[in-house]
Amino acid sequence: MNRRFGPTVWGVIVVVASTAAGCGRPDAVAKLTELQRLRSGTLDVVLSSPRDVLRRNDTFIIEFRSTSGGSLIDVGSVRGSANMPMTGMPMFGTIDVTRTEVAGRYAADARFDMAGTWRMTIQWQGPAGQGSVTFAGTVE
Ligand SMILES: [Cu+2]
Repeated sequence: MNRRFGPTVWGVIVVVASTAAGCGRPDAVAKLTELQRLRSGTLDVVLSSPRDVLRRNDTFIIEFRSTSGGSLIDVGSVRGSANMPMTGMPMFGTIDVTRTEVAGRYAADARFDMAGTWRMTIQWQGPAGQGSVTFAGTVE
């Protein structure tokens, strides 16, 4: 009996472990690659990821840093949007941005329905003012 149920138990443990890894907090990832850096006034908006390129379903980090010194700046609430201009009808992606426990560092959950170049916009609004950056991001 034990032998028969053994593999099932191990299967459950492996699933739980891989789920936990998949949901790992992006701000806890040790090594990040900077994919974009955009300047807006006295802010640098830095997009980084544990991978070298954005994927169609991806989680990445958006940081707001002072252009003088590089310290993280809390910009308040942040929203993201993405679209791909196409003949006929544009496609829309989603970039859901949430705060992390580190002020000035945000986690983005993105979904793009196809690979290619997406026009992405990050907007912020808070006590220190509002702004936005738009850039072309490659999605594989
Ligand atoms: Cu498209």
